[in-house]
Amino acid sequence: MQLGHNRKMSGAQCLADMLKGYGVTHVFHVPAVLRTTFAEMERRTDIKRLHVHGEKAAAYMADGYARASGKPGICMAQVIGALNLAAGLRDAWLAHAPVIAMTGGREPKTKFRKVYQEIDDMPAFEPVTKFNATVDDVERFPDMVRQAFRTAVTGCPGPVHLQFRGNEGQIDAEEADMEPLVEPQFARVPAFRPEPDEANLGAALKILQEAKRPVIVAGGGVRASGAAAELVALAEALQIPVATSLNGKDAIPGNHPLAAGVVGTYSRESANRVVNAADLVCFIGTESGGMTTHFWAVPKIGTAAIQIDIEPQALGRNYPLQAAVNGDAKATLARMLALADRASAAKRKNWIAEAQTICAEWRKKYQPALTSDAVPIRPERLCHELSRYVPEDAIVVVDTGHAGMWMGGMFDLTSPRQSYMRSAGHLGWAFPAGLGAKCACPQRPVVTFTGDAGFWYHIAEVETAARWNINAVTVVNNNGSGNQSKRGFDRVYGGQQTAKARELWTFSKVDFARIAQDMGALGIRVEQASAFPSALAQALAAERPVVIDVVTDIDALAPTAVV
Ligand SMILES: Cc1ncc(C[n+]2csc(CCOP(=O)(O)OP(=O)(O)O)c2C)c(N)n1
Repeated sequence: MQLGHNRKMSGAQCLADMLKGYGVTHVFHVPAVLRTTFAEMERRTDIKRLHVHGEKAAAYMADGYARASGKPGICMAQVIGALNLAAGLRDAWLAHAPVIAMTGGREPKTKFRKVYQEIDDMPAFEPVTKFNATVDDVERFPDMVRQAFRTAVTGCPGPVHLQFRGNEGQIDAEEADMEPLVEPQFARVPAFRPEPDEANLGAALKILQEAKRPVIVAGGGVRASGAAAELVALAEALQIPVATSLNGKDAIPGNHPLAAGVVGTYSRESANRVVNAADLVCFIGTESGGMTTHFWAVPKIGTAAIQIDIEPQALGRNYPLQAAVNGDAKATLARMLALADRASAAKRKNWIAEAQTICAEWRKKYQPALTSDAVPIRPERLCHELSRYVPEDAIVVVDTGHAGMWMGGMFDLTSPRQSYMRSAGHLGWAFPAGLGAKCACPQRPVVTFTGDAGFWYHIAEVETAARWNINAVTVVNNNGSGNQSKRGFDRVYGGQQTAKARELWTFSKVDFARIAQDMGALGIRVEQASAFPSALAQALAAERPVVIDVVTDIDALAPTAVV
């Protein structure tokens, strides 16, 4: 793109200036890639260059950074680490997080000659990116970097990969006449807020207002759009209960009278019961995928449905719709709120009472576990203490598996200022993602919840956190195992596992607090539930990275989804 302000510069200078121009504050990498760019970053910018212990962790940190800030997270690897980085983009892809991965690539001169460490990495990035491209000529730095940002943040956001020529991306040392122009519009999500079509909107609103027992199912699109306030206002105006996907858990605080909980597989019983008792489901910013609908059993296919989404292809993918609205969640909900007939809410009084009874029944059923003093500690109690004591502006970051089940079902956000980010399925995501979130939002407390199996994956990054003063608090639900797997092995052993079968899902018992301490973080071990609040308070005040090792019950299994 010739804009008339070109000047001779290296690719490295151009890239450093552009990253700065887009507001990038941190890049996460394993050397050696784009070495000249790193030197230029130091000369020309104050971007922090975090040298971490593995490419997958770098991708997860960039992902956490992106989800916490809405700004693209940047991760980098040389050619030999490229597929480790690609593996780390898988969660960002599933969660629609704008991560930009930059790798070294191949030299046309030596391709196919058995160059040390080299294979064709491009195909591996194809299924985990929206845009997967090579930068072969230094003149292309400006337009390709702009296209990377543009693609990552527009429409439904997602990861992008740029492969730079040379195993370490040495193309960055070459010079050309370039302009490091940036487009601030594409520096964060959402780049645009497409307005809904009025006729479609009117049709959807009419159906919603006529329904006697409607429920909203809100997803990650609500958080990407920053539409939580509009969502809650519409639900209040029309008196409609709200369930969320795991990815949309922070669309409504858990203590709101209209909140039914997380619906689907890793869910809260009350949410599944409310959604399955509804006569109309309004999906907003959710793909209505397998996890959110418990493989399309909640709600059952055939339940009347309407849907709002920024991605037209999402509309009606899984549930036949009575009305479909294509638009940004915040813009659409604000417009619905402006047009809402509040008088239509009166007919839903009984329905709201019924939904609230269902929620109260859930609370009563789980009260003993939520308040249990048992030793080893019950995970439900741990979640309950987090509901009570996580600060009101915290970012809560949660791993998958049992961690996702426990926190999805048992933990409540208590303030609209809190954020919730969860692994889209990859065990081990949360700890590095929490560090990335803390880099993006250093003023906000970050509290990460992970199991011990999840924590083991990237435990080396405790040293990174200590070296870079990334003062996130990580709570490890330490039962010395990956005990979510217990049920599955019980099943294949015909109900009763052999003693030897435990080698398939148990670990040695370790004290993560001691390990963390040795790696330069603050470690706190908690063996009694009553000691957790003061441990969390100490951690939040420490201004150091903290690992709270909570010794929990290996026999505690999270409740499975209710249909
Ligand atoms: C990358 C990856 N590999 C494997 C799994 C399957 N998996 C889900 S949960 C789990 C064990 C979880 O253990 P832990 O984090 O300690 O939590 P716990 O079940 O003990 O509460 C495994 C292996 C996964 N989700 N992601």
